[in-house]
Amino acid sequence: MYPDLFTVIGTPFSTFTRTITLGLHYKGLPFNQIRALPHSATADEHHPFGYLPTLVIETNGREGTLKLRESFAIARYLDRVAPQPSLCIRPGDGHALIEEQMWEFVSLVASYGFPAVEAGVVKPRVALSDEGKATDAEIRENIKPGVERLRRFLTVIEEAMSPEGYVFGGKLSWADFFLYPLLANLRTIPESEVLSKRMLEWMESMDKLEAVKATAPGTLSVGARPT
Ligand SMILES: N[C@@H](CCC(=O)N[C@@H](CS)C(=O)NCC(=O)O)C(=O)O
Repeated sequence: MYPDLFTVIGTPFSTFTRTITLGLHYKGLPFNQIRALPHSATADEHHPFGYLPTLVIETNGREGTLKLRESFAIARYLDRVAPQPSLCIRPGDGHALIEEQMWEFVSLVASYGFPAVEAGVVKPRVALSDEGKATDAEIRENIKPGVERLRRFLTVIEEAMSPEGYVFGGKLSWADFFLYPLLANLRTIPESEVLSKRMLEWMESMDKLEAVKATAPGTLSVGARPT
């Protein structure tokens, strides 16, 4: 039995927040979402460093109300309280030999993918385009080092994926839900030209998921800006 009420603190624009709402949707867990930007008063009230997301859990009298921060902790919690459908893997799912390879992949994406995709390429490209002063050639020059880091990240991550299907072959997992929000944003800008056939096919299979469709509004992937 899982708690009565979940509230996600975080704007849909936030990629880490989307990872968690993807998981909630996929598992059929109802939740409220309070749109908040990082370091806003609401984010600061819920996360010690003002980051997103926080999951507020109201446990119907058992543990009372608590705030769970940090996406890995929230993902693990959701799998424990709602084990089916599982978002974890087992040996034999795709190329996996041990369960922890999924968390290894997740950590690679969160630690190196977020800076490589968002900070190095997507955010500066969108900011400069929105500003409307620089030409496309100037923007490309500005983010050139970021694009090189992005290429390296994508090469590493693709090597860590099964050759077809989801990250771990036929088994959808948190690995897919951590990677997807980043690449869905990347796909909206010209630098998406670095995405390989394998990555584009993976994204197309992800696009078909109801959880992906339900969490698209408010994201860069549909042209939104942070609110
Ligand atoms: N370690 C955090 C990272 C979350 C994170 O970086 N969230 C972004 C929004 S997608 C954020 O709040 N960034 C604020 C900042 O970089 O100052 C987690 O796993 O939840």
